[in-house]
Amino acid sequence: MTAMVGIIMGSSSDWETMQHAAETLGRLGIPHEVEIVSAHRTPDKLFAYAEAAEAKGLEVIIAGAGGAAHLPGMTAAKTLIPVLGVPIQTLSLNGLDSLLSIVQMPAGIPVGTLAIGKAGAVNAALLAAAIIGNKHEHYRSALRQYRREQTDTVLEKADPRVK
Ligand code: RP5
Repeated sequence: MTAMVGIIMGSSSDWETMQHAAETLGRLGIPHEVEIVSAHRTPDKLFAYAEAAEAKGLEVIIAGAGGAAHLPGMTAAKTLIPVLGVPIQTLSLNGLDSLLSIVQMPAGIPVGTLAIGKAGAVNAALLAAAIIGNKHEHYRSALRQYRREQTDTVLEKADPRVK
């Protein structure tokens, strides 16, 4: 099935975090693709990927990057489809570098920035589902079911001492 969400990341080292976006999309049944695209190591590939995204059917791009994390912003600059940025938790500055690099886009080119690390990766997938759900009721239902199950799990495990 044609991918509706493209997950890209600057390095294979980002996969540990970004796999959670892929897993969450998988749980919702949303077709997606995964690819390493680096803004500074493979800039031409980044331009080609972003320029081709809309025509090949992608509706959202989730971009994860760490450090001087310009991948989400540069991707957003080359496409009109929504770009969601996931700041990778770095060793040197704990991901604050990634967060500020992604979130502080100058006016004109927006990137929807999520939390640092795993929470951001999961939430990027859920936000992508919400965006896609505006047009495709099937995926809105999948998101509704996800929320229901999440609520039930919390209600069923109300005593934190019980595993
Ligand atoms: C960024 O540099 C990547 O997104 C990654 O988070 C960071 C470090 O990359 P590696 O040196 O691990 O390849 O471009």
